[in-house]
Amino acid sequence: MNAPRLTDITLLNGPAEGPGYSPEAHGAGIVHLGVGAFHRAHQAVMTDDALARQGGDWRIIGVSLRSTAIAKELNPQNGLYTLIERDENGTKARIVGAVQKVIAANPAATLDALCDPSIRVVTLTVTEKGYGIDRQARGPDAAHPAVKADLAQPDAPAGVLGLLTAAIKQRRQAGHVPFTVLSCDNLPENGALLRDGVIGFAKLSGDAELSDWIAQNIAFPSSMVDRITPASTDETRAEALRQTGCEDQATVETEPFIQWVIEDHFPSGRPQWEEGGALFVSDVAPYEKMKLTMLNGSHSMLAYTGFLAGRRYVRDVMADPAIAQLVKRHLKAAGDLLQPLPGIDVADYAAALAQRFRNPAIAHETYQIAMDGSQKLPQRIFQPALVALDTGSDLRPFAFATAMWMRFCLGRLDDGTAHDLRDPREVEITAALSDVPRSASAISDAVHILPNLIPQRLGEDSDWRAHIEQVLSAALDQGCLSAIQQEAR
Ligand code: CS2
Repeated sequence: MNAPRLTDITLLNGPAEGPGYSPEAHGAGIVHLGVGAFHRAHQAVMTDDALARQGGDWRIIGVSLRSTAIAKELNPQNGLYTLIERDENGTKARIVGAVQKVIAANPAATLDALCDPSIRVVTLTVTEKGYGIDRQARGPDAAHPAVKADLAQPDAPAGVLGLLTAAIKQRRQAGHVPFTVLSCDNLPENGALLRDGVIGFAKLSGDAELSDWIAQNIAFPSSMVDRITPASTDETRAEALRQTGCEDQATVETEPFIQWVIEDHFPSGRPQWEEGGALFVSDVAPYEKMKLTMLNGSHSMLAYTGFLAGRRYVRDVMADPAIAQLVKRHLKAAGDLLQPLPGIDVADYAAALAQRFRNPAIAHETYQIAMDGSQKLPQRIFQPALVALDTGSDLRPFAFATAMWMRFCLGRLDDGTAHDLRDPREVEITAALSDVPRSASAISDAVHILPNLIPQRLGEDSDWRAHIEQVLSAALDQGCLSAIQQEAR
């Protein structure tokens, strides 16, 4: 007999725990933009804990800005899905009831949801490239397709900045309470950055008065989020079936670890996310810096290195003694650059990260982490490299990571197998590298002159350039495996 679809918790027939509350008894108070696997393994779970223990009308209306797949997965299940947590000690599953419904690829319905007076918080995980913000100019990137389209038609927006600005405007006109906007992407000072983007968008669209009003009245707290969550696979769905006795097309698998550090500035209220373990602080920046440069920085380094070495999953990369050694080196170098953070021992944090990367039960693809390098490396690798430069600290680990990313950008493994870069700047990067001679200096020069990418001060540093060229030429002449071995010696 076919298993029933997970549409109701009364159908559960397996070890998975149900939500400790009746989801339909609670209204929605949050719109979340970017309802992918990470959101379902992170913010939705802490919201589920808050609903179970403190109640309130805080369910989530999930929005997928472009893809319709997740609506087909979640809506027939009334928003229910199985969260699978696993590591070497075993597997645990629970049903999350926090998501009320999903709106997919429907800008008009998204704007309506954002304008509903019951919505008090808008959370976002749209990835680094999704915002349409020029991070150096700290304002809207007028060349970003969604920003361009929304500036031409600010009353019918479809992108992040356009939707938020239009919703804020309509709510203000209707006299509704302003919502708080909470970015949950891996960007430094994500709240302040998004604030600059929205304020700048209102101004660029010709409404300077609205722009000033947003600056005065809308809160954009920053937050640091952490939970390693790979894309779901058939294996994830098979595990969900074992755990629930139901077919679940929206299940996600993740590690047991979860962390959310949030700047506590929610004038219109918020769920009691503390119930799920969230930490509320007055300044998120030091936590963000630690996580971005240690976890995400070493993740990117091991992703390029591992992918080029033919390792599919992070756990396989960590089983390679040479790369594991380089991960340890990278974590130490990044950790040494941080200001002390009360209550946190950086060496312990580094050891815990390496342990999490080794998690044998999680199949996290190096190729998944390798995507969008142009959007990730600035805060993960170049920012700490600049600090290392300024303090006379070791630049080498950051230069090694950069060289491996450049090697990845050539789009071919040592055996000639081609891969896509999967980067919003792929066309530009590939074009810049297509005619250059296959020499380390020519490749490094071509990447260094790309605008808004590697900071000029780094590019002007002879040690930085020499390290990169040395690693790259070893990779080109002797192969990536040999370059990695030499580096780890
Ligand atoms: C990863 C992150 O894909 C990536 O770039 O580095 O998604 C990482 O798994 C999360 O930030 C962990 O919290």
